[in-house]
Amino acid sequence: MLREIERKILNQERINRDEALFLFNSNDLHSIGELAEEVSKRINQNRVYFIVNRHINPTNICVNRCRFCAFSRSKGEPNAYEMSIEEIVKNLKEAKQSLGYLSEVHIVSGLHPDWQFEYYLDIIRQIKKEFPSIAVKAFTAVEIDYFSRIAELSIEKTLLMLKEAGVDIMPGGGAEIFNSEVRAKICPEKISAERWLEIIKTAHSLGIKTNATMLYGHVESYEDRIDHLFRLRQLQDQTGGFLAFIPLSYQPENTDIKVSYPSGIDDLKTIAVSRLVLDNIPHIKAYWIMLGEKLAQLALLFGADCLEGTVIEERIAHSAGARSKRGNTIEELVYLIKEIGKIPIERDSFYNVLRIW
Ligand code: V47
Repeated sequence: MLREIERKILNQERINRDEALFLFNSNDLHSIGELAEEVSKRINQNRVYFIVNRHINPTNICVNRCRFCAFSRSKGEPNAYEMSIEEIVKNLKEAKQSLGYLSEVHIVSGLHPDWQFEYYLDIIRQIKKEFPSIAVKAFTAVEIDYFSRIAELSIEKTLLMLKEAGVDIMPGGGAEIFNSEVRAKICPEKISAERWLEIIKTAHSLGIKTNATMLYGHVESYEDRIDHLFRLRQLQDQTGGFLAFIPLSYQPENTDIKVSYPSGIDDLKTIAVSRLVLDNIPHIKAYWIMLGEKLAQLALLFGADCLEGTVIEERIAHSAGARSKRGNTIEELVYLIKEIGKIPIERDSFYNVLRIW
């Protein structure tokens, strides 16, 4: 079957579910990687993107206690925290000072039982007021659903208010694995796949670009991963609103799902198959925070074309035992990319080129 898959990829034809399953079951990592690299080069030439950004998680207090999440806390639990807007602004000022400038802030929060939608809007408004040139990538579909319920607004109105406050683009979190039986095991309180896809579709219809993620390496099967990828491919055919896809390698420490970390082979294969299936999503991120710097570098030869960014202070993966640093310098990201013979491209949130390093 590999020959037929190769033929299809080289002729720019789509692979089907059975072929994707064949690739996941194959041990021929070199051939799969080579094909993914072929597609990556067709779309992004020899470029690898990164952004100068900072991640901020305003609170870890969350009414959804997903079983894979080591970051969330219930109100009153030890290590539960809440950030004031002043603290968030201070964090951004410090990041700007240490890096020289900042292109983007990535904001993902817990679903706080007491905070009003207005508080989340104020966070965005204040950031835009203090730092008008920093793009805001904020709030997953899961948070949008929560805001719409606490504020009793439609999804459309909720999104429009966030856009008006200054949200430029949305991150891809909360997708996990779309299969409902897997969701019932790993995140029973979280919105359904159908709701996640509906909210993202609405965002795209309002001109808000988003990313998409897939959390893999816990209790799901290869078939579940394929189902996830094909549902994303189908939505992208309709909207064209996804900028990047980020496979999230499961970090098991301090969580309720005790399995081993995904292997390096599984990480690289998942990146490569994602590149091959999602022929309509322009960018595949090797999220170095979860892969580790060294494997993320290799993933850039297996279909990935983006390293996310400097991040500065990662909390979600590190609560669950991520072995990478919490943040990186521009120089280190540039070094990782140059070492594999590709061109480091510093980008803005929409993948416009800011600087070729
Ligand atoms: O939605 C939670 C995941 C996500 C664990 O869009 C875990 O540019 C692994 O979505 N092991 C948040 N993953 C991170 C995220 C993200 C990161 C970087 C860039 C972008 C982007 C998005 O982290 C959550 C959840 O799926 N997560 N716990 C864990 N133990």
